[in-house]
Amino acid sequence: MTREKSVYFLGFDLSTQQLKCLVIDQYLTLVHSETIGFDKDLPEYGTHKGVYLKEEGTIECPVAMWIEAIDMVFERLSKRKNFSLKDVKAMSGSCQQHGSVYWSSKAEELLQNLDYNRALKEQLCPDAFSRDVAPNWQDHSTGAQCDAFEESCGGAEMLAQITGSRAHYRFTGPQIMKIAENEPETYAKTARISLVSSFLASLLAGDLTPLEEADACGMNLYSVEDRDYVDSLLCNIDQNVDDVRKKLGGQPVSTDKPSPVGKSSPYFVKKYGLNPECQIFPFTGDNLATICSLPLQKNDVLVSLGTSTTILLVTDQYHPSPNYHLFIHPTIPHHYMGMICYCNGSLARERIRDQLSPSHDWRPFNDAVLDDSLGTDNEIGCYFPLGEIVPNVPSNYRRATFSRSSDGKVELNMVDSFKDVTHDAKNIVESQALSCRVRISPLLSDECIDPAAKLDESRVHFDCDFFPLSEYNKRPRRAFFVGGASKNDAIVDRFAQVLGATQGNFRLETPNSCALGGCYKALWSHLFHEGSTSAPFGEFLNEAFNWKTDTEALGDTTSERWQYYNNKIPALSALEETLYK
Ligand code: ADP
Ligand code: XUL
Repeated sequence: MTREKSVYFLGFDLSTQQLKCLVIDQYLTLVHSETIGFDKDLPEYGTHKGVYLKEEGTIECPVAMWIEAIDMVFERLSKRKNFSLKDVKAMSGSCQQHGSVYWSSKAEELLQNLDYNRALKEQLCPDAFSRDVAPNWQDHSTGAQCDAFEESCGGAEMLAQITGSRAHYRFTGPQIMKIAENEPETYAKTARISLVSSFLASLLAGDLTPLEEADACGMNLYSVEDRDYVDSLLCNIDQNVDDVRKKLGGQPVSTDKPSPVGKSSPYFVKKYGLNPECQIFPFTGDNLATICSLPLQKNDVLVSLGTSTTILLVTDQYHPSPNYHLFIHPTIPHHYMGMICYCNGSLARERIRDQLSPSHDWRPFNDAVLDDSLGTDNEIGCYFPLGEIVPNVPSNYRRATFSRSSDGKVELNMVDSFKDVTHDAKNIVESQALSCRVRISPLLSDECIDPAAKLDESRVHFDCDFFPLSEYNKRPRRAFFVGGASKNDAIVDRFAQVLGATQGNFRLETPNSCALGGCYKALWSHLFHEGSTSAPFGEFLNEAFNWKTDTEALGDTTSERWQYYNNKIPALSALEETLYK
């Protein structure tokens, strides 16, 4: 097969601690990766892990540092011999979510008239900005503003219903409200507010670009169903809602169809040799870019077993909850990305591992997890050494044995401990996975209902849901496992059995997922925009993805194994109830 001349696509990732840029070719082959570590490469800013920790929970990042990092990354990219920036067709990327950058009224003119003989920072800082720091997603200084947001629309559940999330400290709406309240002069001098994603796209385009719609869902300001800002929420920032809309740059750019927000700024063309026709497609948030790094389609689930457990899934069901997040999908029209974050993941498992093996060996833990002869069928446990988000309860441990009567009622018998710690090993993994299953189910389409499952109309309560047990008879299509604990066969095996994916379980390494998602978004958007593909993003990536080299297929679940866990769902519901008391 003769290969066409290589062309390239850049994917950026502006995260908390670094700016990364990946280069791929049209075959999705990784050609180069460049990283600027903020603390290491730009020590003069004095950041600690990329941020400034200030009083009362305020956490911010210096915008000038990000700007210098952009020049640095292009300086390095322009020196590479294995590809030329002239052959880059398009770029996109991913940025830390929720952060906001405050531009002055001079920004537009300064961005449009950059002199390539001078550094970006020298020309933009401080004049292009009304504020030299951007709030970081780890900031937790906006408690009062979060209360105001929830009160302004009738509570947490209502805010989640409208915007896809309840109020969170880090979300941009409460952050802007805090700045409008505490720094009224700064707010008044602000002509435009970007998310970190639209800030980076603006630098590269040499113009102020609009916000991207999927990332805009991380603000507590945007209605996911109406696809517009909500005036009653904007009012929390300023009564003059037209001015707030103007500051936000008007309507965010729609995710329905890929269209460029600009071409590479003459600054980067003249200084580093970027192609003047290189298109810039909207940048998005890092979690949203992560789902673009994998061929995830409707009803597929990504299970990240890191320090904490995070579930990302693709759905067409808008079923919001105050305990998780729904965002508009960045590349698949009429779909959403669900994001469920648990605090108690690996660390809670490690505590039990260490009771079984003081030398921190996972083997005794794993043997217990896989031992179906232990006799744990009527046991259920919740293991929350840290306060938990889902369910939203303080730190606690609860263990119980249970029985279920013929009318579906669960009888719990609380116990202080099980027969021995091997039971805890098995029960913690099962109940963590089961918790994921019951939160995922309402987000799956009806086509996921297992035809062999029993119809059981007895009702169970989880978070704000009070569904018949049959609601939990849905099985995801495919499950992808990533993160530190995904290396553990026993843990992954049990998660796979409990979740019950019908079309395969896969393990992957994802060291560059956010930047890679940016590369794939740039590649597909370019081809789609040029008319070279009409395939929707999910199908395109499914086809182009290097399945053999990039994934490891894991064993499938049987319907019997999956159904075995149905019996434990009402018991988990009853046990969680006890945590609220
Ligand atoms: P982070 O979430 O901080 O990015 P990782 O994805 O690397 O980190 O996950 C770290 C966690 O992975 C650790 O807390 C550790 O308990 C867990 N982990 C690593 N290897 C194993 C293993 N073989 N079995 C179970 N857990 C593991
Ligand atoms: C998501 C969130 C973090 C940041 C990390 O809501 O706050 O994952 O996006 O960069």
